[in-house]
Amino acid sequence: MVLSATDKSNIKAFWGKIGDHAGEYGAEALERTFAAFPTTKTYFPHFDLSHGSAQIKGHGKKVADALTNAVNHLDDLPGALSALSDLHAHKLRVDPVNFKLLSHCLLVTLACHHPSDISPAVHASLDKFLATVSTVLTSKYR
Ligand code: HEG
Repeated sequence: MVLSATDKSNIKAFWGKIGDHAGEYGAEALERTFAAFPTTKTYFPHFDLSHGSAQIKGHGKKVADALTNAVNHLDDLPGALSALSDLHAHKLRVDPVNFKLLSHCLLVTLACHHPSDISPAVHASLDKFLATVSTVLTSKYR
């Protein structure tokens, strides 16, 4: 999947509107993922998954910061996400199907908080962005 110049500008403009809420949205997206797709919880047996737990908040911030870093490196996502890609493929071994589930919940979360900023075109660009990040993070599995 290739991000067009329009996708890149849509993604950057949208991310700019999130401001310092990224961590909070990351945590909400995680909570939605665990609630809507309970099998995803199997990767976090060591976490307290109750509503508002410190671990969900902390991990949500890490995921959001990684996405912010990706937004800042849209021209070199494989380079920007290389270490994370190694981690997910070789150590965590997260089944790629889970990335679609988390991406869906990230998109729902963003749309809930910024309904007027998610035009169909921006929706499509963000979906492509999350799919591209997911492809990079699962690219070293084989
Ligand atoms: Mg992953 C760790 C980002 C999808 C399960 N994930 C991490 C970390 C980041 C991250 C930044 C911390 C790395 C570190 O400590 O060095 N994850 C990230 C992104 C995405 C993603 C950006 C996709 C958009 N992760 C993902 C999915 C699962 C998963 C789909 C499983 C359902 N991640 C996972 C686990 C850990 C991380 C189990 C280790 C958590 C811990 O023990 O602290």
